[in-house]
Amino acid sequence: MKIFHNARHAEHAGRQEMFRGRMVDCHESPARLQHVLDELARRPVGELLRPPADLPLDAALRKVHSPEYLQFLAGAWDGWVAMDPANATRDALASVWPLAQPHAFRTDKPPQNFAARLGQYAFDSGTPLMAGSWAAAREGAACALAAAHALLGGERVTMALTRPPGHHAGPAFMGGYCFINNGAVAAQTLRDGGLQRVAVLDVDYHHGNGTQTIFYDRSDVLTVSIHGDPRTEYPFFLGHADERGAGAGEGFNLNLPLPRGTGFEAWFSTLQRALQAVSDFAPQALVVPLGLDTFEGDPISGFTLRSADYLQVGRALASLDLPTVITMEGGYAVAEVGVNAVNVLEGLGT
Ligand code: SP5
Ligand code: ZN
Repeated sequence: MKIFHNARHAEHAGRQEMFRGRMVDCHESPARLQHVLDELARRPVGELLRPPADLPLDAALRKVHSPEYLQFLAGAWDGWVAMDPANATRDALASVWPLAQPHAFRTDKPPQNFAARLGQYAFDSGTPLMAGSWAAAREGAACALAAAHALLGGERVTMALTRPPGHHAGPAFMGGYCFINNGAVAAQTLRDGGLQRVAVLDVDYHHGNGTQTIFYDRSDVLTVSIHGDPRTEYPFFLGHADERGAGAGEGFNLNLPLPRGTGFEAWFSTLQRALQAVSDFAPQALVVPLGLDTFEGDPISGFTLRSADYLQVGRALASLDLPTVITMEGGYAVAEVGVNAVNVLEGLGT
């Protein structure tokens, strides 16, 4: 198994996120990835690689994100500091948004104020952006691109071991700790490499809203997500079972929301449903945005999977017998995230 890891991930290290009116320590930390690397040193289930520097990364990014959004991300830190030099000591967080209600706010007059511009692209105030965020996110996308290329080259299982995560990032939006949608970059790269049908099976605790939005009107990429019911769980405003795709994409999005408190047995039988849907689609490859925040000890989530369960998750994914790209998403029980992630990889085999 080729594991492309992001050697620049620690350049993104958000300090605090807004939560219910106060600032709390950011859950999405560099230590998360270090724990996975440490566990891989103990159990070397794959070969750790850096993504090649000569991959056509900008072209791949433009296939899933708008040019305006990418330009915004590339200049965001400079825009933040230009507002006020004192901002250099603080992370940028969105604080104002053009809420979509009748006769309320206009989106056809782009603001110049940076805080307002951030509100055009960020859907929450929990995604800190700092000086190194863009470099870290870009290198993570390079890992996803490399993982997809390796699959096209004949590998059976590859991984983009990276942070910040990606599955909440949409065509022109960031949020949920995500900037660039690494799973979407991988899926699109597989399509552009000649595969006719690609399935994305998102097993993070949170709905993969960004990935759903990116592929919502397409029939060539099936998106499936198992997640906490958005009526009570983040990201709240998407992820319901009646979202089935639009236009040509109708029938090619499947949401499987489960109540907070769901344990492994019910979660695993839902995984079987998801696997059946993937298999019915007859894809040539699979992308799995892998969140370990379904773990019982996760501080911000509500399912109760145990460490040993992740071996079974890996085996179940392997049963599809498809070339598979894994992307690293959430998982905030920091001390256990390494064991849980590597358990999935061990279950997957090869
Ligand atoms: C990739 C991913 O898993 N993103 C999840 C983003 C969730 N953001 C909202 C989390 C708010 C939880 N804050 C809990 C504070 C408890 N003290
Ligand atoms: Zn998550």
